[in-house]
Amino acid sequence: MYDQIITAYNEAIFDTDRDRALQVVRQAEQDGMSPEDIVFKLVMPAIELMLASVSEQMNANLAQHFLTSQIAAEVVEEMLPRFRQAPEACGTIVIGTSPGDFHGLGKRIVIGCLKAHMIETIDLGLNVAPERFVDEAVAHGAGVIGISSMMVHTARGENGCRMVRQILRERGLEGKIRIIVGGAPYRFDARLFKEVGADAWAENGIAAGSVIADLLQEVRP
Ligand code: B12
Repeated sequence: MYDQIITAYNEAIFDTDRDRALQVVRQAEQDGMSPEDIVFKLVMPAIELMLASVSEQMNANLAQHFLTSQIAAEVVEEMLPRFRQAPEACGTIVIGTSPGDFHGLGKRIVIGCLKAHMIETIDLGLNVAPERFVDEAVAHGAGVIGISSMMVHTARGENGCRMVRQILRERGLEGKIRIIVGGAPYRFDARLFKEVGADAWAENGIAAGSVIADLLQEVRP
């Protein structure tokens, strides 16, 4: 029933045409598509479609990958207040890049995807000190800390995830807050997340959504 709308939206995304994609969303709403269907039948499937093609041609599709998640975040935020029944938020995550790491694109894509998964996401920005990850998680009542590292030395470094783990242990917070990591170094070595003291890792934003939802479930009071 929504075939034409879905095709028009996906085409706009593939052309990285943000305005046209948002125009399709507005028209869809005017034509009677519910905010719930816009989120779950239009915007979310487009992210999955994009990730499937990204794994085949990584660099060529980075712009689409980025745009898809950003539009998803934008549309979800706009549609949520109009849902007939407010969806239950799964919980909160704070996320930032590790100290010394200024690669922010992967993190931004993850944030877009998490918002689309109804996970409350606090962006701590770039080059985040380990104490700040923990302080902000406590301040926001977050059940998960997300650490993005695009370089091997910032993933493995003493001041990154390893130190966040140590602080959680020292403050007796390990039962309340989980750590998830992500970024290129973890893709090349699937055991690295354990080595640096994280509870989990995820390869991309879509995978991150379900892994984080599970972690939040584990620490739910
Ligand atoms: C763009 C880029 C830059 C840009 C960053 C712009 C920005 N605003 O982010 C600029 C030009 C600033 C830059 C600088 C540098 N860079 Co650079 N950069 C890259 C490049 C080309 C792409 C990285 C990127 O953005 N990828 C795109 C995103 C989408 O990546 P992604 O991994 O697919 O993200 C997904 C997953 O990883 C996951 N994910 C990501 N984060 C998280 C977090 C969580 C919690 C979870 C669950 C999942 C998750 O989800 C994401 C979305 O699906 C890479 C090379 C490459 N092809 O990877 C080099 C690269 C990362 N850079 C590198 C280097 C060395 C540098 C510099 C030191 C260069 C220099 N001599 O100055 C500086 C360092 C700056 C610093 N201190 O951080 C090296 C790192 C080498 C290494 N092995 O450690 C690389 C690999 C290039 C290379 N081959 O040498 N860089």
